[in-house]
Amino acid sequence: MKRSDQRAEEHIELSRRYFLSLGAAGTLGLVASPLSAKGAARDAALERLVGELEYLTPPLEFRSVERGKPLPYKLPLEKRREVGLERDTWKLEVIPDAETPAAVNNPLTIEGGNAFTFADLMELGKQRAVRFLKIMTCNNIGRPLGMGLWEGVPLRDVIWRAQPVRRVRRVFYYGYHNDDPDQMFRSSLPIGRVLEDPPGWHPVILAYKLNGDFIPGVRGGPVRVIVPETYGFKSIKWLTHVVLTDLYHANDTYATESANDVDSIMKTFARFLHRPESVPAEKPIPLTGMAQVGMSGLEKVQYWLRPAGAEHPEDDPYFARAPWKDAEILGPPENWGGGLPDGKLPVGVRGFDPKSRKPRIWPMRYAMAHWAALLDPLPAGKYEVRCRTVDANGIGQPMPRPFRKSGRNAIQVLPLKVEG
Ligand SMILES: Nc1nc2c(c(=O)[nH]1)N[C@H]1C(S)=C(S)[C@@H](COP(=O)(O)O)O[C@H]1N2
Ligand SMILES: [Mo]
Repeated sequence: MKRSDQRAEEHIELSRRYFLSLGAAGTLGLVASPLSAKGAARDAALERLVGELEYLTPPLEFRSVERGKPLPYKLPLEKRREVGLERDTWKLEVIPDAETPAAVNNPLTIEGGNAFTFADLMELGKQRAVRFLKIMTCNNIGRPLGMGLWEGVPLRDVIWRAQPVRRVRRVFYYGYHNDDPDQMFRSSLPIGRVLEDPPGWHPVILAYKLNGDFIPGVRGGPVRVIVPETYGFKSIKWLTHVVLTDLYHANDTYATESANDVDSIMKTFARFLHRPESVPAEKPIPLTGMAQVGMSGLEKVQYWLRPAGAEHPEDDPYFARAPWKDAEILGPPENWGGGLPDGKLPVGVRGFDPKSRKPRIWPMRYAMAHWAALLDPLPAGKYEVRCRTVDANGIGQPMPRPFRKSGRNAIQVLPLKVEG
């Protein structure tokens, strides 16, 4: 058995055991599961909240992290066409970094008349298109910006057209920035990451579709890079240039400007989506949330409630010894939302079985899963409620990587008032 397959099976095994241990009816794929307090009947309020969860984010409802004065997609149409920010005028240059000895035989340039066009991209897409789920998260913001189904072609396919021959150690890339160096937002990757995918990873792509439609300007269209396993700053919008370089280190805008950990792979963490601020006494309390699935996978989502301001031992900053309880990780949805026609995923999404159209592994890395829990009724008073993940290595959030510049993953805490 291939190692990646083996790992996949282990993960499915874990999930199955986990669902069985919950005593829930069925295993994977249950959305409307009996979420109930201590064997009581289904809780209608929680069922309703679970029914309202939408897996994919509509493209215009992502939160944006963007720079540019003016923002490139807000330029007048005439200007957008002129600078290649419309599909029929978009052009990508793939060039060597002249400041290094990177050797590239066939640079793709506008001047040379062989820049890579949107028509070229569509033609390549007929053979090489890939589709995958990827959550967009800014490593400086505590909750994800949006969850997408992205489609594009592997960046390496276009890089090979430029015929790199030697002394290429990294690739850096940037988008339209009003021809003002101060407005440039640049990212970089080791060339090896672009040319080859570790087991189970998706390729780095030149993306042209989001949730089945062409990527709108506000989301980085006509073409943006999507790096599946990293935080948002690697996924450059309004892409115009790919530079092959012999530099041995990252030269991302965020390396110096924001002190980001530019090598960070996404982390696993949980966030609340629904949590009532005040609830009646002696009634079960419905909670829903989402969990981003980072490089170490996701085994559990947990919650913990305590009276507001209660003491906790100082030597346990991440509440590892608190009496956390398991929430239920919800299976893949029937309706994926996000503006997909009928909420159906297209065929050929990586990681999905082509016949059943069900994911082979759930939850999927670098995507997310919803979760839900029903808290036992409480006496009147002020409380605080927390949620956290436990990754597939058994490590509770925010460990093993608690530093915020490699991605914010502090344990979320919210106040909860139970009315008398
Ligand atoms: N050209 C360009 N690409 C960019 C940025 C930018 O400012 N300019 N911001 C980056 C950052 S920091 C993040 S978190 C993501 C956000 O993507 P979104 O706006 O589609 O949610 O885009 C990235 N790509
Ligand atoms: Mo970001």
